[in-house]
Amino acid sequence: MTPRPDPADSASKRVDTIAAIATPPGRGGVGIVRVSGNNLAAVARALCGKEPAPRRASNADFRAADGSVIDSGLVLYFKAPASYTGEDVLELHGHGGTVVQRLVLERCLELGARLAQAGEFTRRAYLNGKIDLAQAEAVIDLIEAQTAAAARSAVRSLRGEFSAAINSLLEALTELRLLVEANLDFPEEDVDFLPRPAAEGKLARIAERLAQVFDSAQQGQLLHDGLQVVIAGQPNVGKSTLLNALSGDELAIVTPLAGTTRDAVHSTVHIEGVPLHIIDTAGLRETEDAIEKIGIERTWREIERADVLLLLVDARSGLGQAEREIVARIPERLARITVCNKADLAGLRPERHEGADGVAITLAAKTGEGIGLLRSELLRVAGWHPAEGVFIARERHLEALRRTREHLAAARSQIGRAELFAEELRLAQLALSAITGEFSSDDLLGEIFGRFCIGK
Ligand SMILES: Nc1nc2c(ncn2[C@@H]2O[C@H](COP(=O)(O)OP(=O)(O)OP(=O)(O)O)[C@@H](O)[C@H]2O)c(=O)[nH]1
Ligand SMILES: [Mg+2]
Repeated sequence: MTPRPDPADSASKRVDTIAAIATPPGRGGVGIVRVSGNNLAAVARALCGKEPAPRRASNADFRAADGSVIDSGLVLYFKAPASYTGEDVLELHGHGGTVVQRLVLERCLELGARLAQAGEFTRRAYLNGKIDLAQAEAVIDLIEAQTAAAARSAVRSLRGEFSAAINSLLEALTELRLLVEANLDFPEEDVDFLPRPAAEGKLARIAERLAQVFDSAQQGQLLHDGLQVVIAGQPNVGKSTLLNALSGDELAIVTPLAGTTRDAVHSTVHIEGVPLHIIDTAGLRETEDAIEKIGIERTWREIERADVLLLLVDARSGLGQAEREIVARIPERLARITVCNKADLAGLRPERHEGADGVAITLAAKTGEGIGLLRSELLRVAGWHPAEGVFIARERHLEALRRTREHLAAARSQIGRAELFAEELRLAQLALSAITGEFSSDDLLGEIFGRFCIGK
C-alpha cells in the first residue's frame, strides 16, 4: 500500500504530456482531442499559432509542421492546477471525422505528447488530488450508466457525496483516536480524556452512521452490478416464455416441444433502475441427446454462478419430485423463488404465496398476468428499497465498509484495554480510507483506471 502522493509534490514534478481523441470513434459534429501535461503553452503556440487565454474559448487553425491547416475549430486552454487533471490541459474541438481527428492527434504526438492510456486523464486527476478514488470510479460509472437511476447516483458519487460521508466518518474516528491516544500518552494525568461511557457513546454513534452509509452503498452497488437471475426447471414449463415476458422481447425461441432451449440465453432487464441479468436455460431432465446434455451441463454452471434462482414449475402439477431433486443440488446461498407458471391453464389467479418452500409466485408468462408480482419479488430478494440519496458503489466499497464494521465491533469488545482499543480504531480508519484511496496499491489503480475509455 502506498499513500497518494502529496499534490504539491507532483505539480512540480516533470510529467510527460499525454494526448488522446476524447470523443467516440466515428463521424460526429465535433471531435475533441485532449492534451494534458506540464507547460502546454509551447504546444498551443506551435499548433494554433498563439497561446490561448486560459478558460476562454477561441477560434484557431490547427496547423501541421509545414504550416498547412489540418482543421479549424475551437481551442480551450486550462492552466494548471485549474483543470480536470490538475496539469495544463488543451482541448482542441475540431470536426468529428476519423481522419481529421487522427491528423490533429498525430500533430500533438509530433509536438512531444505520447498516446494516453485508458483512464490516464482521470488517473492524473486522482494523483494530483483533484478527485478521490471513489469519485474517479464514479466517472466511469456515469459514462456507463444504463438507467437514469444509475446515472443520478453516479453523479452523486462524482460530486463527492459518498466521499463526504466517508470523510465525516473518518473525522469522527480521528477524534476518538485522539482521545484514546491522549489517555495512553499521559497516563499520569488525573484527567480521563475518554471515560468509558463517552467512548461507548461515541463508538455507537459511529457504528450507526456506518450502518447508514453501508445501506446506501449497498443500494448503489445493486444499481452498479445488479443481480444474476437464472431461470431453471423441467423442459416445457415456460422458461423461455418467462424470459421473453420479463425482457419484453422475443429473445428466446418458444415452442410446444420439450427440449427447445439448448444454449443459455442472456438478457439484462432493468427494474426500477436495478439491472437484472436474466439467463434462460435448457430444461433439466435425463436425456440421451448429446446436444441437450451439454445444454443441461451449462444450466448447472449458470445456477452455480447465480444470485437468484427462479425455479419454474407448471402450476397444474406444482413442485414435484423432479423439482425437489433440483433444489437438493443447488448451492445453499442461492436465493430461490418458485414460479408456478401457466396459471391460465390451471385456472388460478396470480398471487404471491409464502410457505414451507419459501416464496412462490403464481403467474402466466404467456399472457403476462402476475409478471408484476415477480418483478416486485425480485427487487425484494435483491434487498432493493427505493431511497433518496443513493450513491453508486461497488463491491470494493462494500468490502471496505464490512472490514471497518468488523474493526469497530472488535474495538467495542476491547473498550477497557486502551491499547487494543486504539489499534482497532486505527485499523477501522485504514479500512475505511481505502474507499477514497488515501492508501491504495498500484494494482488496484491499474484495475480501476484500466476499465476507462481512452481520452477520459
Ligand atoms: N397457456 C400458457 N402456455 C404457456 C405459458 N407459458 C409458456 N407456455 C407455452 O408452453 C410451451 C413451452 O414454452 P417454453 O417457453 O418454450 O418452455 P421452456 O421451459 O423454455 O421449454 P424448454 O426450452 O424446452 O426447456 C409453449 O408452447 C408456450 O407457449 C403460460 O403461461 N400459459
Ligand atoms: Mg426454453
